[in-house]
Amino acid sequence: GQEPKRRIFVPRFGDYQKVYDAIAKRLHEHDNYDDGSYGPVLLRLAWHASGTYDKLTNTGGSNGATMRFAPESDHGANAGLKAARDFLEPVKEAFPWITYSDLWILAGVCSIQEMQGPKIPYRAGRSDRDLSFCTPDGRLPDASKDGSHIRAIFGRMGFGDREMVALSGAHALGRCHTDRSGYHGPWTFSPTTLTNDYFKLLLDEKWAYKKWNGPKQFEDVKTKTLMMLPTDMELVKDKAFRKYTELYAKDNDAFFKDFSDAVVTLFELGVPFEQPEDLRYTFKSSFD
Ligand code: DDH
Repeated sequence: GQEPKRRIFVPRFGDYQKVYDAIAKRLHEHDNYDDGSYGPVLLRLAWHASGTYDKLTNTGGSNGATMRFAPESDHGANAGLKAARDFLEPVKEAFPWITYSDLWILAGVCSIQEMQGPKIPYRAGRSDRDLSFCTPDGRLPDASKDGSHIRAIFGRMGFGDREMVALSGAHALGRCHTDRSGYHGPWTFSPTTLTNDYFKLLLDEKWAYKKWNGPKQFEDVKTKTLMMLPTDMELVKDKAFRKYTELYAKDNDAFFKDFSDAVVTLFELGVPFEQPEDLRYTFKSSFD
């Protein structure tokens, strides 16, 4: 009677790179979605999974992937993110050993890098948790509010002004959808490429209230094709925020560095990692 040999599969860097490559391949194959990429909505999924973190109670964050379940999936801020979760389902089937929570964050990393953004070093080790870990509604930012709200929401996660402005540069990507948030339009002319254009446009364009029946938002006076949310406009109105908006508008390298650092922090909030910080994985992009 010999015991059958059992092997536990311990995924390593190369295994995560294979998952990265599978997401990147799907991203480039499905270029008929929205402005030509699932990248922005995948990044938004990773951000909304992470941005529920509360440092005081150490609850929320990307560990758990609780947005799979109601009530969190039905929170107003998460409208439309089912498209991102569904997009990743075939990847989960091909690599069943990865948790949804690690997969969603890896997809965020992949999206940033495949949309020509900076490298985002990654750690694995999140576990999926049940619906009892869903966070209460209201932890994500409300676009109709002002600077004190931005500071309250991001301060609760542990961020300072500089990181808040750097993270907001993600709005170079994607668009608002009237059937999701109620707002309408993209922030930049290249919504599937990460650049510092969001900051340049905030400072250089003339912005006026859009005349429509929808929620209060801004449009550029010149072309009336771009938009800004009330919270976006705070980054030029508020002096302390504006300092960083000006820095990032002038210096794309400074933006990329601060954005990468802040996103790494965001994606790791509240996760009890075993993988040490100095051994994060940096994935090869499809165009490296
Ligand atoms: Fe955002 N965001 N976001 N955002 N966001 C929306 C879309 C996208 C706010 C509100 C909205 C971040 C910060 C804020 C992305 C990434 C990030 C939409 C439109 C609203 C509204 C949703 C829709 O209708 O589909 C507010 C308010 C804030 C704030 O800081 C106060 C941050 C920090 C990130 C990040 O990734 C680090 C991306 C990408 C999108 C585009 C999604 C898409 O489908 O396209």
